[in-house]
Amino acid sequence: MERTFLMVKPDGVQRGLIGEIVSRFERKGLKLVAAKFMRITPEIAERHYAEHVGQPFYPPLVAFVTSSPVFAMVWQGDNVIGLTRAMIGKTNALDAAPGTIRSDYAVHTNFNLIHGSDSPESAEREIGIFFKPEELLEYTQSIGQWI
Ligand code: IDP
Repeated sequence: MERTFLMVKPDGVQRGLIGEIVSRFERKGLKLVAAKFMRITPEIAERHYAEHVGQPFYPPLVAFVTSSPVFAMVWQGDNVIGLTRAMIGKTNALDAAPGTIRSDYAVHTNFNLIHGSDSPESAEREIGIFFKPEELLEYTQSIGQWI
């Protein structure tokens, strides 16, 4: 059973797409185990996007993610990392497949609505940045046997 870190970025929150995005993962049959509506500090942004330090888009990216609230989440399920990356779509909305979140709602790469972990190692690291272990809830999803 895998876990992943997903985050509706400031553009998704401002555009009123939290519900639409969360609803896609719920309908897929994935399990929400943590969620937090929060403002990212520069320190959190720098930790989260550490791999992009030095890229030309890094300073505007940090300014953007700290500019307005985000909706941070942890989801769980078999192959949840690959499944949610597929549902999110490619980084550039032009390359994102039709039916993905970024293809359906995003226009520009720097306003691509949502972040999703890309590997088990990233997921563990990112969950640890945003959530304390006790904030990840354990519960039985009664429809789990049908998914
Ligand atoms: P991902 O979000 O699809 O995993 P990453 O390569 O991890 O993409 O990049 C993180 C974020 O940095 C992207 O979602 C996007 O917001 C921003 N970004 C990446 N590449 C560019 C770029 O070339 N121009 C502007 N923003 C970029």
